[in-house]
Amino acid sequence: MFLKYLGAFAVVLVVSIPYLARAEQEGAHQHNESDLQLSDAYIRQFIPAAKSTAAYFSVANHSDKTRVLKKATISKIGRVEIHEHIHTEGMMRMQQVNELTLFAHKTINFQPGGYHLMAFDPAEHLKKGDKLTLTLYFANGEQLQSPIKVVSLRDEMSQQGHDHSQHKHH
Ligand SMILES: [Cu+2]
Repeated sequence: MFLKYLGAFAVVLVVSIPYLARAEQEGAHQHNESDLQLSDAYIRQFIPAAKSTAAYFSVANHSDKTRVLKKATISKIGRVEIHEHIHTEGMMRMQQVNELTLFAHKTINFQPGGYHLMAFDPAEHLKKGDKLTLTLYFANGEQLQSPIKVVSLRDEMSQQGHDHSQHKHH
């Protein structure tokens, strides 16, 4: 009876060794807790009389943990919302997103036609070339900051290689 018990124990040990070895390997390949990267942030100048404008950036999660983006703020901007574009009944419209999941080793690009920040209530007139500060807030309390550049629509078009800015209509 005792021997039978011992035998079972030995089997369990042998089976678990490969798992232990694997866990150790993964442990050696650990990333920094704050392995998030925020890049390419820009905000469009407000068009005269417009109540809002859009801002874009990329955020990469190089860590092994999922992050949840809860909120974004931009200095000198009264209110910022996270938006997405959705297609419903052949129409494209946008709606606010309360939280956005950023999976491990994934990048989310905020770009025209997709996710974007909607900026409302600027504290002052934003001039082309101004640098503001973008802050992202995550569910685990982490924050990410980056300068965010004010661009004109014309700059943005030329960056994307569709520069029609020389067309003048008189
Ligand atoms: Cu929007």
